[in-house]
Amino acid sequence: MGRGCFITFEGIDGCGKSTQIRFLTDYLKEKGRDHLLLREPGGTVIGENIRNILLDKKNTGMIPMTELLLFEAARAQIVSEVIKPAVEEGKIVICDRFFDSTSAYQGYARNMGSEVVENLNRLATGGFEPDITFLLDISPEEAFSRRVARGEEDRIEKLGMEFQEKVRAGYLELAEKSPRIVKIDGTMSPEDTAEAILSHLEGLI
Ligand code: Z5A
Repeated sequence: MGRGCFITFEGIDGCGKSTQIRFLTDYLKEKGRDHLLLREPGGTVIGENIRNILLDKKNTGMIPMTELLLFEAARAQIVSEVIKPAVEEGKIVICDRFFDSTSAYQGYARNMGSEVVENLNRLATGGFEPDITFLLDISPEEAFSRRVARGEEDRIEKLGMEFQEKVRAGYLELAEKSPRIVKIDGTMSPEDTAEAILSHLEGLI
C-alpha cells in the first residue's frame, strides 16, 4: 500500500476544529476509508500525561520555555510512535493541532521567536510535515462567545482576548507564507465550512 495522508486542523481556541474534524471523520467512515484521529498535545500515553500538565490550571508557575519544550516533547512522541508509522502504512491521519499551534501560540503570541520554534518543530518531527493544514479563521470575539456558551476554560484559554488576537495574527502570517496552509472562513455554518474543506481534499483522500 502507498503512503497515506496527514491532515491537520488549526485555529484559535473555539474556532470549530473539533466540529469540522467530526464532519470529516463521518465522511471517511461513510466512504469506508481507513483513518486515524489524534489530538495534540496527546495521542499517546506519554503525550496525554504531558497534556494534563500543560492544561492544568494549578500550574500557574509554568515558564514559557517549559511550556514550549513540553509541547515539543509530546510531539516527538506522537510523530515517532503513531503518526509517521500510520501514514507510511497508508492511513489517513487527522490531527487536531500540530506544530503550527506552537508557531502561533509560543512563537508569536508568547514571543519566543519564530526561528527558535521552527527549529524545535523540525527537531521534534524529524522534518515530517502535514500534507495539508486547515486554518479555521474567526475573530477572538466570536470564539469567545462560543466558548462562554460551552463553560469552563483551561490554563491557556484563560489568557484572554489580547492573547487570542496575537495567536490569530500569528496564524494569518503563517498562512501567508506557506502554501500547505489553507485558510477557511470559520464564521460560515458548520455545513458550509465542511463543504469548503472537502473541496480542498479532492485527490488527497
Ligand atoms: N497549544 C499550544 O499553545 N501550543 C501547541 O503547540 C499546541 C497546543 C499543540 C489545547 O487545548 C490548547 O493547547 C490550546 C492551544 C494550546 N489552547 N487552549 N485552550 P484543546 O485542544 O483542549 O482546545 P482547543 O484546541 O482550543 O479546542 P477547543 O477549545 O475544544 O475548540 P475547537 O475544537 O476549535 O472548537 P469546537 O469545539 O468545534 O467548537 C467550539 C464551539 O463552537 C462548540 O460549542 C461548537 O458547537 C460551536 N461551533 C463550532 N463550529 C461552529 C460554527 N461554524 N458556527 C457556530 N458555532 C460553531
